Amino acid sequence: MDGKAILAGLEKAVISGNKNDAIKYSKDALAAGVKALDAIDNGLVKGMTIVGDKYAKHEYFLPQVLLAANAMYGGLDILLPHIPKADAAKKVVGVIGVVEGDVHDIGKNIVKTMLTAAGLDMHDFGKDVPIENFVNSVKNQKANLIAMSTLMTPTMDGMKAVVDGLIENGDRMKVKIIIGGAPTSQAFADDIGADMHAINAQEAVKKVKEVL
Ligand code: B12
Repeated sequence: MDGKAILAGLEKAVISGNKNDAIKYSKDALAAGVKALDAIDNGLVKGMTIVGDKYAKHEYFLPQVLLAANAMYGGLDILLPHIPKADAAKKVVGVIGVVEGDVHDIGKNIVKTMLTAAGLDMHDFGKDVPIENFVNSVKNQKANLIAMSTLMTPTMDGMKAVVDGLIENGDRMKVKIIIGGAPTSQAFADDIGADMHAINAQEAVKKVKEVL
């Protein structure tokens, strides 16, 4: 099977919520020499984008989205360990999480893996993370970077609360803050006083490398 067919198989596996196929095509991708990142972006994520569109159009409902997410994770479990790791030039400690009230963690996990592969020492706070965990991360984890994700509009305010909390406890200038997730933007980052926004994991790595 050629690379193109494998990517199409990955995309379809997510759309149809078929975890076994997602695992199978992920293994096929690696065996065929398809790069892990290519398989993620042009296979799994492509499928999830279509699932998102179908959900928005009420063609899909939550159970189908959950199955798609489950299939996506089946593939990611195989592919993420194969993202090549850079040698850590300078030890940068980062914390990453999905802000309070939001449980969408697929994108955050991709960003975490890419930043880890880029040589950062990433601490994963998981999803639905209380504001104070981020605010205290400069003291508790010695973080140089805080990365926050949200996919929902109502939870975006949590990002501002983190920045405000860091200003209040005197740690704001000691840490760089990057945000991401569909409803966020560079304009929103500027607005709340974060340092950067990135639209995807690759851009996140590029921007973080520029500042740290
Ligand atoms: C999968 C999914 C789910 C799954 C999540 C499974 C999981 N473990 O994550 C489940 C079924 C659980 C779910 C639940 C809900 N969902 Co939902 N879900 C989605 C869906 C279809 C896809 C999201 C996804 O995983 N995309 C794939 C990943 C790879 O992309 P990504 O997350 O965008 O990440 C990339 C970038 O954004 C960026 N990025 C992400 N994070 C970060 C962080 C940093 C620091 C940086 C730099 C970059 C970055 O890089 C990533 C990789 O390149 C979206 C629709 C969509 N089009 O996005 C809706 C969507 C996000 N969900 C939505 C909603 C409303 C809900 C629910 C409230 C539904 C309900 N009624 O219960 C609940 C939320 C419960 C809660 N409290 O969180 C809405 C949000 C609307 C809004 N703007 O507020 C959306 C947009 C659907 C819609 N059109 O209405 N959902």
